[in-house]
Amino acid sequence: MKDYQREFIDFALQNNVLKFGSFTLKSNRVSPYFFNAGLFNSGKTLGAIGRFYAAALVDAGFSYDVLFGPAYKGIPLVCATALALTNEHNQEAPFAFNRKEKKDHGEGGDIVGTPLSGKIVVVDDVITAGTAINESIGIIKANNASLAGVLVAVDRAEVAPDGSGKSAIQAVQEKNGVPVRAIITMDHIMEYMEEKGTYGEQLTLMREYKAQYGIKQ
Ligand code: OMP
Repeated sequence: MKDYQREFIDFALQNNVLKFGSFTLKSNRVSPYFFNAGLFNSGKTLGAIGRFYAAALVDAGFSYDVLFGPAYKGIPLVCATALALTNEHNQEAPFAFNRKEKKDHGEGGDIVGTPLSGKIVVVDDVITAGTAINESIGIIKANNASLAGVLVAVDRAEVAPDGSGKSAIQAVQEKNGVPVRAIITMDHIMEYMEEKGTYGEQLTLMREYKAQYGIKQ
C-alpha cells in the first residue's frame, strides 16, 4: 500500500465515510463495511477528496475531454475533482453531470455542464457489482461520446453477479476496453486494519466477506 492510500483511509475513517458494522448493499449482499461518499459534506472534506481524485486521475494517465459525475453522489465528486485538476495540475478539466429526471423546458435535456462529447472519464464513488457504472456508460453511449476510463474512490473487488467469476471492474474493463482505476480497494482497507492490529472481530468479518464475495486472485 502506498502512503497516499493509507492517508486516504485515515481521512475516510476520520470523517465517518468509511464505517464498520452490518450494511445491506444495493446488490443485497450484507457487508461488514460501507464507504459513504455522501459524508464528504463540507468545503474542507470536499476539497481534500477532490485532491485525492485529481492525483489518482493524473497518476492513471487518463486522457479526457470531459469528466462525468453521475447523479447524485458523483456530482460533488466531479466538481471537486475538476477544481483540484485546475488548481493543482493546471488542467482545464471540463465537467458534466446528469439529471435523474429529464427536463422538458428551459435548456431541456438531462446533461448539465459541458456537453458530453469526445473522450469521457467517469468519476464515481464505489464499484461493487458494477450496476451504477454500467448506467453511466449507457448515458455516455446515448450521447454518442466515447468512454475513456473510470475513476472511483473504492473498488470493493467483488465478483460480478453474472456468475463469470470476474470482478465487477474486470467485467467493465473487458466489455468496454478501457481502464478502471480506484484510489483504494478492499485489500488496502484490510491491510490497514492488519497494520493497526486493533480491529479484532471486524477484521475476521472482513475476511469472511472477502471469502464469500471477493475476487479470487
Ligand atoms: P454497484 O452499482 O453494485 O457497483 O454499487 C455501487 C453503488 O452502491 C455506489 O455508487 C453507491 O451508491 C453504493 N454503495 C456505496 O456507496 N458504498 C459501499 O460501500 C457500497 C455500496 C453498495 O451498495 O454496493
